[in-house]
Amino acid sequence: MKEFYIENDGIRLHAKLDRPDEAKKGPLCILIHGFTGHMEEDHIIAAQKAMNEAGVSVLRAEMYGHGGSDGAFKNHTLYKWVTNALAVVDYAKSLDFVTDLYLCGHSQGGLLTMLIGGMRPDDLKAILPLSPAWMIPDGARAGQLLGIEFDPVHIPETLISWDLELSGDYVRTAQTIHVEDEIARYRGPVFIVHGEADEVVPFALAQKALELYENATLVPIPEDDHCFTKHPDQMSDAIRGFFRERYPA
Ligand code: FER
Repeated sequence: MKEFYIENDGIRLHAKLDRPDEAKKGPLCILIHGFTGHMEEDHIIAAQKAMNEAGVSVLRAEMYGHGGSDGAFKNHTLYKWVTNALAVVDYAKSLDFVTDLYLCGHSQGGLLTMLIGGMRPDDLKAILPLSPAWMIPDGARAGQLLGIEFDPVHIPETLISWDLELSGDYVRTAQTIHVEDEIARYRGPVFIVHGEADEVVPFALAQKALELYENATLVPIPEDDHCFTKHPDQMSDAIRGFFRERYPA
């Protein structure tokens, strides 16, 4: 494992690279956590290990205001995360051992994965949104986020919920994002994994994404929650299987 920072316009993004075989060229998957998350969460590590076991290198990166990266949580926005993720894609593309590039993210990182898929379709062999929270922009427009309600036309300076403080700019920028446009722009394979009993992002959203994407697969995890705490093995089996099929040993 190599630990370092990826520079993005003066912001340092904390990253870790795990390679199954340092001597060989091969595929790499970027892996991104969710809202309030970080790269050492159980479900992120489980996904990383599954990818490594399938012979895929994994670049875990933490976005603005999260984990060991620069920026305050309060000031993070989806725009900042998009800019960060594009810089991580550029970094990954510059690595000379990388053959094929993939992007995987959980929840808000899954939404990010869907957005970057639409922006970088030529660079990503497939995208893997895990429990993607792609209702956030609609929620921002409707005045419903984090389980609280606010006036979507006169956005408060800060939102306070889940013991967290979040700038109104999070909402202002989220309101301008239209995920369906980016769904339409990505025609490559999309591998969605989602718990059927997700209490944070309804499972129905994964079914809707499955219908909208031209080339998507959905692996439902029965009874499982947002972070796959009931059946982490089923989530990681799905991911390992996806990559083993593409890169038979
Ligand atoms: C919300 C629901 C879910 C929200 C964010 C999330 C900002 C993200 C969850 C995650 O990334 O795990 O209303 O508002």
